Amino acid sequence: MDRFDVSKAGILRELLHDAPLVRLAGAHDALGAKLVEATGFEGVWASSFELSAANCLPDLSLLSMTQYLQAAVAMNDAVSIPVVADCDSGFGGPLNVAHLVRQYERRGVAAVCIEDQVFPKVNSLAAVEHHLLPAEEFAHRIAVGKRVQQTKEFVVIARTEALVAGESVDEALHRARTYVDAGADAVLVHSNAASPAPVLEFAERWQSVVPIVIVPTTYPTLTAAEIQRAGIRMVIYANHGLRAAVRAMADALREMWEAGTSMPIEDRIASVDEIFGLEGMSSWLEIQE
Ligand code: SPV
Ligand code: MG
Repeated sequence: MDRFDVSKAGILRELLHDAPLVRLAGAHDALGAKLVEATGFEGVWASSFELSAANCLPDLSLLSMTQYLQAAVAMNDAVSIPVVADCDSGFGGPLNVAHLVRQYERRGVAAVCIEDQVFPKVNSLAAVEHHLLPAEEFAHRIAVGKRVQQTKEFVVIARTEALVAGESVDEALHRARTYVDAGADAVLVHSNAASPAPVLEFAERWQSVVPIVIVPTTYPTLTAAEIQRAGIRMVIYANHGLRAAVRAMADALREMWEAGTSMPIEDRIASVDEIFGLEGMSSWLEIQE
């Protein structure tokens, strides 16, 4: 295995335990990951919401593991910061989890995140009923994943959807503790509530050194400073890059269509040189000189 890539998992592990707060932003391709890195984020979230949307599909376990893996590898190859791969509910049963852990780890992805929804999962932000696996069944998957990883650095994040499924903070805590007992390296407690109250209560009652991760999409008023003060170690801004891009693309295309020229948008779209810079055009041309 490539030393450089092994160290990315090591970097993530170190950040999770030593940094005041680890901030990740979502992406679905290499260019998006590059922008996340260039902004200063400590890691990239390879988001199922974003990848599905980029394929113009809803986030309903429709894409295959191979598609997720390929996207995560492209992102990972483009950046020097760790990539945390959103692996939905693990693409099947315990053996699928074993398979995904082996595949992602081998390719240098720093971490995978697996959630306790049943397969096929439904995106957590969709206003429908969400169904959970029994905690013990999901814990077994985490244990299996941890058993097959090859390096001690690789990170497995267990994500509980208890709050998303309408369960109590007690149940979320019970599930998170069960997953930690099974070997999870961090716990993502997801919530689609408009208030940060449930995840803050969770954090307050979490008596463990195992890091907590949150995704504050539906409670965006919570600031990084407040998250840090609550003892939460990682925050994922999961889909804002894609949402910003969609709005900007739609607006630019419409204005150009209406004006019959690109002039009205020229001063606010990226220049071709900016794209060349992100791609590393000049360093590629130097190779053949
Ligand atoms: C994602 O970005 O795919 C996530 C977060 O898993 S959420 O969309 O809130 O489920
Ligand atoms: Mg997802």
